[in-house]
Amino acid sequence: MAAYRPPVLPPSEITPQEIWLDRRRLLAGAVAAGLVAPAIASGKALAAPLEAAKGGYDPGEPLTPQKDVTSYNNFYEFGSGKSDPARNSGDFKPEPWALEVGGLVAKPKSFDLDALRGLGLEERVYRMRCVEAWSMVIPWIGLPISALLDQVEPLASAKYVAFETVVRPEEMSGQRGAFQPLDWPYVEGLRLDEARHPLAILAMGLYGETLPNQNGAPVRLVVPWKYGFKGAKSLVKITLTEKEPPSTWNLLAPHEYGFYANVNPEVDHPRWSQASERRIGAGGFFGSDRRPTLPFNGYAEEVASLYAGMDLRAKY
Ligand SMILES: Nc1nc2c(c(=O)[nH]1)N[C@H]1C(S)=C(S)[C@@H](COP(=O)(O)O)O[C@H]1N2
Ligand SMILES: [Mo]
Repeated sequence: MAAYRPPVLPPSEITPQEIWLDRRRLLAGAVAAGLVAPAIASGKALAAPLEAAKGGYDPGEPLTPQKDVTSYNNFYEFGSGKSDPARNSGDFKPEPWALEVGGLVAKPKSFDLDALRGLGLEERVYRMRCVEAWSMVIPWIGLPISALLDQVEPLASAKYVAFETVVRPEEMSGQRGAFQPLDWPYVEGLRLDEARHPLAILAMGLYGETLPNQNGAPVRLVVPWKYGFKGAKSLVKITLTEKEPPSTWNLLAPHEYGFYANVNPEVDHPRWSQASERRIGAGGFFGSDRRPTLPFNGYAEEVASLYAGMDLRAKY
């Protein structure tokens, strides 16, 4: 596969609506001056500044405003409405944390957050396309999944990577009560070569800050060429397996959600079209910014070779 060469654009050209690097410097200054520490200590503001090297990937499109990225979410552990996660996740405690990595590996290991950060955080701007036909452009901070896999040394028999997320009914209101739309834990999976692709990351921050609870604190999966539901939030376990792992939405409605879930404008969801998408935060919230959806969410040049010879209508 040809090495990906990202477009090189200065932030001034790609962030007309939010000069977020300036905001980030201001925030860092405020922390140094002790101005935001009380809020962080109270557990309410969990978005502390997070340093990362500049990663290469960037579609060169205007960023979705931070307020939309952090207030219009899917995270059923906190409720099924788009505004539920921001409203209901204040009591969730993403630190301390342990991410267990095991299964078919030579060196199973538990990672705390410092160990994960130590694997090399990078800032990368990705498009995110939800299966519900809206999209965002988000500046993530994360590490390539392959950096984590290198630490545990997958065995030759390992063919898939299974992801499992946290179960904490005492902190997650959507996991208690009479009606629960999903089975917990939320689970997802990738083929090992997909997980090792340099675009696939474990995100620990966005907009230069620690990941807010509603976006999947403290660590979540981001696979930009697949529908958003593959991006399992608040990961506690990663297991290398021989067989294709289960995935939550596929278990719930297999004819609507496949294992692969590659963004594909030619394969409609049974109940709606996937040919176009509404870009959140552009042209007004319910505005008319509707644009054609791109194969593999615009990352075809980088990832199409992973699926050479596969029938992408059958393997949706
Ligand atoms: N644990 C968990 N992860 C999850 C979900 C969820 O309900 N629970 N929703 C998924 C869906 S459908 C989408 S579109 C993305 C949304 O990520 P965002 O809220 O950061 O935009 O998270 C995904 N990850
Ligand atoms: Mo989604």
